[in-house]
Amino acid sequence: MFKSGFVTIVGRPNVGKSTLMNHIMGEKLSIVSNKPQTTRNNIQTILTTKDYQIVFVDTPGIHKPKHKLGEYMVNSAKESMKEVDLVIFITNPDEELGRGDKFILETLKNSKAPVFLVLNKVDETTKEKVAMSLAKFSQEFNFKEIIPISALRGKNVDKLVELMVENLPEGPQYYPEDMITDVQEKFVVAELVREKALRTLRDEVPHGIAVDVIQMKQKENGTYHIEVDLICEKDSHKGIIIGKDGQSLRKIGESARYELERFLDSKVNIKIWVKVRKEWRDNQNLLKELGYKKNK
Ligand SMILES: Nc1nc2c(ncn2[C@@H]2O[C@H](COP(=O)(O)OP(=O)(O)OP(=O)(O)O)[C@@H](O)[C@H]2O)c(=O)[nH]1
Ligand SMILES: [Mg+2]
Repeated sequence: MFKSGFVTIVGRPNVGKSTLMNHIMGEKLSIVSNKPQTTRNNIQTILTTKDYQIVFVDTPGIHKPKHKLGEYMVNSAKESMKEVDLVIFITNPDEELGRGDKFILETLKNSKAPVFLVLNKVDETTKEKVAMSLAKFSQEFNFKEIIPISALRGKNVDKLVELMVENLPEGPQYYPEDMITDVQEKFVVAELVREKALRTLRDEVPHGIAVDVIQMKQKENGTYHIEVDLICEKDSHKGIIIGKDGQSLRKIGESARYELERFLDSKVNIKIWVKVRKEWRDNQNLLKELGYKKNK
């Protein structure tokens, strides 16, 4: 019996949703950083074996939105819970059950699909805290399974996938077996550059960044020529992004090139243009242009 289904991964920002999906896929398809609100779109990846096909949906962290981009992100995450076969709710073990998680638990009550609770980052906490979290959460919701894991170290992740498969219905292979994601190459390129900006910059600057790929060409010798606009919200941010003697921008460019060469398996030349688009996160037209469109 072949099993298949859609599995969405939801939770607060920064709990490790993208790390988990990447670990299961064995490939970095969704960017990761230690800053909250890294993921901005729903990203589908597809894991196919001879026995099953799981379509994962990595979603933006659910938070209280402060601008239109935030609203788009939270809506994307909520939408993902409709018409899926399984919901993976990730959180990190702590004694307290905070407001963010309480809000998500409320949303989950409308879910028709079974919900797993995944307590992630057990590598940086104690058994006692895991046990306490487990007790608190199970009072609030009837979870189909509760699994403590470390997405970073891969601890218990195989077990989690096994339980997912057990809970999936018999079904068809939705996608060809060699398809691993629904996102375009250009999207991954933009995201990888944004990841390097997120990792290089501090404070409020990285949250106001968007990346637009304006050119991507492969020469006959195989080298890619990539040009991107790195969009920020303020003139002062532009200065910070470029940095003293262009140091910061150079660092972003170099780390992006390194990772893009691995992703594209070719040599890469990259040019980054820093542009200011005031308040783009609240500008519906700019959001659309930058690919933050309403979900299908
Ligand atoms: N110690 C530890 N760190 C982890 C683990 N999983 C993820 N992280 C770290 O937590 C941070 C956030 O990880 P992400 O995967 O980007 O989290 P996310 O839930 O996708 O975050 P958003 O996209 O912002 O909602 C990164 O610095 C990861 O390296 C884990 O199991 N253990
Ligand atoms: Mg993420």
